[in-house]
Amino acid sequence: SSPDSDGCTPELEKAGLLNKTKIAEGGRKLRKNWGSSWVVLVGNSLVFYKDPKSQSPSSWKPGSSRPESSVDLRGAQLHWANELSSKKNVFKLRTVTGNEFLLQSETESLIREWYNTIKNVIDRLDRE
Ligand code: I3P
Repeated sequence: SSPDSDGCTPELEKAGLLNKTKIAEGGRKLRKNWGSSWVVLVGNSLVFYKDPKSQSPSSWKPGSSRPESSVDLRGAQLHWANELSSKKNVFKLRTVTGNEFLLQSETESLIREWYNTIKNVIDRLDRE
């Protein structure tokens, strides 16, 4: 049987390294502090981990390390936001609680995949 035959473990939709900065907390603007994060989209959440650096990304397993933070995608808004940064390939994610993040990759195809995958989750939750 599959490891999730009871259907209780949320599906891991995507994982990878992105550059990230939080730009607002509860609607209050924050100073940018860009850094590399291991980002995991699982169920209704985007979960941020420390960049595993030496560790191979493929060795990541749910529960193997503690998340730094996570974002509930229900009611979130997603927009391309190249005007908000000198970097290219940037989008902004805003949560219902007014937390705002910029996510970025030097690889356009990669950031597009992330944008589309997150957008699909947000749209699915909007329809529920
Ligand atoms: C910021 C830093 C950020 C930059 C930001 C600067 O300076 O250079 O990388 O954002 O630009 O203010 P500091 O390190 O002194 O805080 P981008 O890389 O996204 O352009 P901004 O203020 O125009 O957002």
